[in-house]
Amino acid sequence: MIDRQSDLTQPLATLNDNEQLKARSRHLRGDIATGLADPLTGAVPGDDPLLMKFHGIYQQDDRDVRADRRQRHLEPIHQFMVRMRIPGGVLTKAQWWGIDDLSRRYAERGIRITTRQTVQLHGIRKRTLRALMQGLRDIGLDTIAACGDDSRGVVCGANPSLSNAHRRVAELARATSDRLIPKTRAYPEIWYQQTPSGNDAASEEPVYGELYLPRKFKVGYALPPINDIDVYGQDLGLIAVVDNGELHGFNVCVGGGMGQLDTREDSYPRLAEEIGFIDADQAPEFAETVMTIQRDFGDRKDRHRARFKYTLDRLGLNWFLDELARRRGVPLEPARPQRFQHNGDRLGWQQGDDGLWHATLYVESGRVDDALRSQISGLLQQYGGRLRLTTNQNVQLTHVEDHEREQVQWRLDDLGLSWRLRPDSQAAHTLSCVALPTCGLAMAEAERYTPRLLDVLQRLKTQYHVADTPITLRLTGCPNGCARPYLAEIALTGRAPGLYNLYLGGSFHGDRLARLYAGNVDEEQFLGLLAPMLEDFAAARHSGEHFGDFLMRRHWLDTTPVALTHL
Ligand code: SRM
Ligand code: SF4
Repeated sequence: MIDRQSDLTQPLATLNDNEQLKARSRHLRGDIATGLADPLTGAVPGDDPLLMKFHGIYQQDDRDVRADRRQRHLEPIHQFMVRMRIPGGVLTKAQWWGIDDLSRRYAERGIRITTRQTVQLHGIRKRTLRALMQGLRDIGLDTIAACGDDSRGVVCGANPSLSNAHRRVAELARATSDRLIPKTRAYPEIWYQQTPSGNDAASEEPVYGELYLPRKFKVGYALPPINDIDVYGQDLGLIAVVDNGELHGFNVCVGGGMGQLDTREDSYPRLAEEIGFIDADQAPEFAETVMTIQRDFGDRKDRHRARFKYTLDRLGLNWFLDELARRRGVPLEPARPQRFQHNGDRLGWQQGDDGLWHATLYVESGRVDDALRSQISGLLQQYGGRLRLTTNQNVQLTHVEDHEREQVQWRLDDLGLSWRLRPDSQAAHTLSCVALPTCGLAMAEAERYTPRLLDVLQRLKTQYHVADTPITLRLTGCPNGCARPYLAEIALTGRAPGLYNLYLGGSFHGDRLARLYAGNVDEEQFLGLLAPMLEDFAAARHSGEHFGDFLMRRHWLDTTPVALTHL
């Protein structure tokens, strides 16, 4: 029997602890302001760090020294990660310079571009947190809803400056983000120290209400043929249907998500399903309708089953389509034909239909070190362009005039940055999450292991003469899937220091889930498992065939290897 009753109509006492916390938080205020003022600890005490996530802030500690500090009976080195909300990843030059300056002043671990095309600053101390937030405000940025049980930063694929259709999609992504953003005054009150307005608290969140969503909700816009945002990994994906350069609307897909827990068999990654077509102008309102269905029917008792993908599986797609039609007043039109050809970014130079040039530069794991930070800032001073971040953790220098392009290219050469336009094909198709030492959930290295992983994998590929064949590779420090591993052709997800689960067989377009092939394998073991597959790939692949498709066609993934017994 399907439980069609919304959790929102259940007594609060029966809902999980996070729901109770939200309910008593007075729209996300909690006691954050008091915790910030406490000079005796570097942390914000109690449950307030959970509320701070809705403000885009994570309380973390330096895990490299955690055990040592514990042994010496010292408080962990508490620090904060601040994630900005940058819809579509578009920044002005002044905003980049501002981020550069603020990161130097307040973020001990510098700038990190994320897989949802925004910036995280790590290593911020409590005493400077408010100054940083006000510094961001001064450059026109904020961090509201970059984390928490709300609509996260809306991502938008492909460079918005390439054509009118691209520009229109980017505008709709921004409009969607603006529409879905929480409206609570808690944010300016706590971070900008604005006086409380005294308005009726009940009207503060007309869409979210006091309980917000049961869990995070992710919306993304993609423009075929590039599935750079991994649209099938979004709670709600909107796939642009463009004909003769004109945007007609979007095919919509629902229920994607990557996260899973090793301890819960009823948790799993899921591909979003395409359910129909909507006109372009309807997109922001449509996103709100889907989000509010999840708000009303998502599981608020079991937080591990609270994502939208589980709501759909629990209540059924037909139920969802009926509810959607009821709320919209009209059923969906049938989805229109569209085709993705690859995911990842198109690195290098591209010209838009207005003649302007755009250079996409590879940034390994999105980590912008001191040198790269200064180089990007310097480059932006020398020409009239702007900057954009991609969902593959890369950077785009956009809006370069035709007459400036040669100079910019010389400057890239001078600075030793040209290789970033054309990195080796494996690096260009690799993503890794942050993991250690800041991520509290990491079980193994990811970002810090990436240079070595690229090196050993590239050596193996060279041995079998497939070094130039791009294979999507994703590395994460735990099963949560922040680098969207379950959509890759090869993925490693951390289980323990030096040990990973090996997933194989995702598609190059990001529309098929990879399968678990081996559990708890170390570097030698996973390279050993990959070697015969790459050898076979070199010998028996069809022209243009990708590794993931090849593994499926040759039935490499039909059997369970011995290593799985260690799980
Ligand atoms: Fe993520 C939690 C980093 C994209 C699924 N993610 C975390 C936290 C905040 C750890 C925590 O809860 O304490 C990580 C902070 C690490 C650090 O020190 O910075 C973290 N996630 C990231 C980023 C920075 C990875 C990166 O290297 O770029 C990405 C930031 C995106 C952004 O700008 O908003 C990031 N996370 C993703 C994605 C990819 C995407 O959205 O396209 C996913 C998979 C898609 C999905 O949501 O299903 C993802 N992150 C998770 C999950 C699993 C959620 C679930 O449904 O089970 C968690 C854990 C959780 O929420 O409980 C998580
Ligand atoms: Fe942390 Fe796991 Fe996400 Fe990596 S995948 S950033 S280890 S939560």
